[in-house]
Amino acid sequence: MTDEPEITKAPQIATTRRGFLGAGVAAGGALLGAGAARAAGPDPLITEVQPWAQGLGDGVDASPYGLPIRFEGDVVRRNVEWLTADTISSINFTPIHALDGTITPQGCGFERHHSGAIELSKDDYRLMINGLVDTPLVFTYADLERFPRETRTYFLECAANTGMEWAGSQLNGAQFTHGMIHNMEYTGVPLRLLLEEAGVKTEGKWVLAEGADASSNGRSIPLEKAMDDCLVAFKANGEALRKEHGYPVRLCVPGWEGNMWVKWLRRIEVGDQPWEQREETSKYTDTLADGTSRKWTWVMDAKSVVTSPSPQMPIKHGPGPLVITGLAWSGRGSITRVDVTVDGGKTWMPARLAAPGQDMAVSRFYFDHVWDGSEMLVQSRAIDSTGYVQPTKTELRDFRGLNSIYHNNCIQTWWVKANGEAENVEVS
Ligand SMILES: Nc1nc2c(c(=O)[nH]1)N[C@H]1C(S)=C(S)[C@@H](COP(=O)(O)O)O[C@H]1N2
Ligand SMILES: [Mo]
Repeated sequence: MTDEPEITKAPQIATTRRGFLGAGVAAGGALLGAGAARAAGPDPLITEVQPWAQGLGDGVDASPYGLPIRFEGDVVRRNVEWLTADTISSINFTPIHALDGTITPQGCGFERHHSGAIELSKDDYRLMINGLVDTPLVFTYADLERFPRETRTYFLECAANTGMEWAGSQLNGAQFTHGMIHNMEYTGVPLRLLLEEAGVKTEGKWVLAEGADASSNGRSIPLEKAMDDCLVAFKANGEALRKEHGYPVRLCVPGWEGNMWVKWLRRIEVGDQPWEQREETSKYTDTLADGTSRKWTWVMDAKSVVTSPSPQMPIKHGPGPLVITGLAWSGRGSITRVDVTVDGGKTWMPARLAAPGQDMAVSRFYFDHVWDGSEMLVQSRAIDSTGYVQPTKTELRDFRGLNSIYHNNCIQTWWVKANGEAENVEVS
């Protein structure tokens, strides 16, 4: 594999009292968050009987399958119209700015299709394994359900995520700059078990994963990865995959670029060399500073972004307690630390991870800040279990130049103004 910039030493950070005790206690000993409540006083919302208490609510049959309440109607995937010629071979973005925790609901997880989201039933579903195997096999959906299965949480990030930001800051919102990612709990059969059932011949070194849609989205995957942790998944977040995410079966390739996670998976061919298909040659290669192209940047390097405050999530409450939060992930392991700065990288302070990092899954971080009401340059910086530190934009450009699109994992800056509004800016 080719090298990414060598930034492997975890930087030392300012260990101010507030920084270290960020989990709860501020410098003065007061609880962070104190001052966020209002003094008790007359309030018609409390003293008057409200409409919702004067009648009855919906019965249990009103929505056999629930949707978000109408007040949350803004928390939806969004498309950037000028990015693609139509909505069929296109992409939309996860509303990461408005979510919390780590699991992305399927209903708002970004979609990327090359020939549209197809409708394929379980009954019509077939998965073939052929090529350099002892016995070519075909599995129905019901067959897959009889293999031992696993449940694991993984992120899927499109290699193009943040790609529009290479040359300068462009899109005003974490949803658009970083929303080509989702993080779901998948249930499925390890690909290894299916390959073992067919019996891989000793010459077999690669697999081709192919989808049932018109684009087929064929990708070559080294046999080593296929036998390691790839999952032939049929459930996400406990329920059937949504059509747009590959119903009834998709491939999970943990930590690797989203393009390899073939949806509507129909065929796995075992071969002795890569197939060099469109998606792995003309697409998803990286143009480097010297003009040459690097192919096969499979692993998604450590990355993070502050989701709030951000352009779509301005601060509306004025100075005082402020929760700064965001997401961090690494395709090479787990997130071990996230640092946050409010002064454009002059002083970094450790954020609090909501839970210990999990391999190749998204971590949520919180930084409990007391905002003095002046403008901030807010950034986050992820560090993973290999010791890799998320690079600045300048560090990444030194190595990759200005002509890349894919695999942009640089540190993101939000300029938060005194009025609480935020803008996408570049701090070089
Ligand atoms: N069969 C098929 N698989 C596919 C694609 C596709 O168009 N067809 N798009 C790929 C790309 S580029 C990405 S980023 C992910 C997106 O998965 P999602 O739509 O579930 O977010 O699916 C990948 N798998
Ligand atoms: Mo993608």
